[in-house]
Amino acid sequence: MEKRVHSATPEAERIVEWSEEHKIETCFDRAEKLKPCPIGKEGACCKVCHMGPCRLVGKNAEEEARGVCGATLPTVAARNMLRMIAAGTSAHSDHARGMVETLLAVANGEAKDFKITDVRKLYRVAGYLSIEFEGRPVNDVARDVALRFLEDFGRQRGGEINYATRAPKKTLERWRKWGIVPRSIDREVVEAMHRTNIGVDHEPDHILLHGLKTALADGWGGCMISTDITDILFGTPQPVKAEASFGIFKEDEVNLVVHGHEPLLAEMIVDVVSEPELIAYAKTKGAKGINLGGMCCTANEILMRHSIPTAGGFTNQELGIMTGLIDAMTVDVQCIMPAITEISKKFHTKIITTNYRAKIQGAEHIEFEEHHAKDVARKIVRVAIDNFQNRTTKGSHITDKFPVIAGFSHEYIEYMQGGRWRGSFRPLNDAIMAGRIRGVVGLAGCDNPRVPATGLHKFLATELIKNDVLIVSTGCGSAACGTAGYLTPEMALENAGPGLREVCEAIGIPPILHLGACVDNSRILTIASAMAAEGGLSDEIGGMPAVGIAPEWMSEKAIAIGCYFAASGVPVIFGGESPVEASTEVTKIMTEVWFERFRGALHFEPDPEKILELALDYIDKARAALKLKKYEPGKFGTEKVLMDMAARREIEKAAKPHIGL
Ligand code: NFS
Repeated sequence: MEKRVHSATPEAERIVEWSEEHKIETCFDRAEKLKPCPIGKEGACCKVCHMGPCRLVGKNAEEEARGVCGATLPTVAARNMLRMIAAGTSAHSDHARGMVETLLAVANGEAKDFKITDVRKLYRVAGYLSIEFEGRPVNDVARDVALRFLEDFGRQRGGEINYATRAPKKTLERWRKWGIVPRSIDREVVEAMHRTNIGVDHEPDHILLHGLKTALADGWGGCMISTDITDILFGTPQPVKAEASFGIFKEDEVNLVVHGHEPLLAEMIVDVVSEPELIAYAKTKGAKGINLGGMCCTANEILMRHSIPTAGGFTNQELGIMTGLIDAMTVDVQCIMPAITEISKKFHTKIITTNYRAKIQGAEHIEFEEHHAKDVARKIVRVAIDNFQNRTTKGSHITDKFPVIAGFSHEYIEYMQGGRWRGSFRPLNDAIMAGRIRGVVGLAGCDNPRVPATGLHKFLATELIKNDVLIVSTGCGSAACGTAGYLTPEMALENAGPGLREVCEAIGIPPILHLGACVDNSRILTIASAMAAEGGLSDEIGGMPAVGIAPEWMSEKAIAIGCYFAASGVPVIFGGESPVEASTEVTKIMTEVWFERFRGALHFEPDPEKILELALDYIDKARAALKLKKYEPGKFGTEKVLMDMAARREIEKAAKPHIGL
């Protein structure tokens, strides 16, 4: 029998092998054992009331199958889709709410451990919100910004979310025409749950339009608010060099991992781990120091801003514990496998839940509280230090790690193309118009243990840059690129097509730009809007030679993201099977109908070669419709220029000064 490979990165694979030898079960084993329910997996199961669950299956199910109430298969599939969008939207947006509340507390002088780090970004945001900032005290501006954002969660009397107007005019017009400009985040989520309740909304297209409205509340609401406030509080990212993979853990230091999504506590831990008292305390326990690492999206947040190394994405959380080197792992919300407490019992690792919303059996709970943020952070670090002496030699002790360059914010990319005062997107637009860059792909989403380790992220990343497609990446997609070692300019430039390489070398950016966590997909929206405003390409987001790809998605959050990109005008391709595959009508709405109305779409395509083909086809068709120069492979730049020391120094130099974006 052919041996099953689980992970695309050899380091992860070695730990999986170690776990098999030691009979420790991981998500990879469970994914193999637990086959998906064939009815639920394609969206044909309805369990919104207790007359069911109803299975809408059989020959001609699309036309003939009915639930007890008479619901058809397209109704059921569309409702299932809307509920996924609503759940994903709530997750990002509840995270955003926490950020807004903290900004308000800072402005009111109630959260002393936090401060406004990036005043320039605060003013920029105030400008978007038409809030006066010239000559006013910073805290007053911050308070107004926070209060204005709070309205976006619960505006009760119609209206539109604040950031809808950051979209190009034409994109906004399309939304208005189809009635999908969100009023407020909570309102759309509540309405989504109401509509999908037994006996309410039954028309698939109507249900899915509300899906887009809810998703837009996520993208242009929750995600964008979260990104902006995180930048205001902790700094707008600019390129940094860090490391990725399991080799980031140190044998002779206390290893503390922050895993989850909200950056508030993680930022406090970043601050306190360098306090002399804590380092001295670690030394009394025999450790040489304190080593902080990240996991999942929290990792991306602190990697982008402080070069804290990352142990990787979603499927690395159990494997990280099996190195035997993690003394404590804090977890807050989202994408935390409850299995980690079970695995941690076999090692010495302490799992600490920190969010009031989320507890796990078997974990210690130390609740984060913004008014005493650093005290909580110190308490957690002490737990990790105290546990250092319990470390044994047990574990797989992997030592490999890779350098990564991350930290490409919208503002930094703009700055790279003209400096602080004349930053623009002109060079990028020109390069696309001239065919040096064929198009742009957002490579995002999760890593999924059900996906056999074909290295989808790696395959798509290398093929796309080879085809002169610039990549912007976020979330665990970025982590997958980083832990596989190709988030370095050297590696990526070596594989990039000549046109893309030439442009990247001229602007000083690598061909794969790590933009941050999943909420930072909002940076892609604003970059696309800026490119539309710059002129020469499409005057709206729709019609750009741009595609979104999430090859290994698994979370409902990914579905919400895919839908807000589709509504914004970006064709999106998800890997794996469609969660609503059972209904041809729903599939048609999400692809053809949405494309006609919004110039975006949501496809599901399990075959990676076909994903690539479809993406390039969308890009080429968009180029043709915009009457851009036909892309000709290999036309530009004949010589293969690898990153030399001088160029590398340039990038490092660029990464150093804080440009106060
Ligand atoms: Ni995104 Fe981040 Fe990763 Fe997927 Fe989960 S960590 S918010 S949902 S698994 S990319």
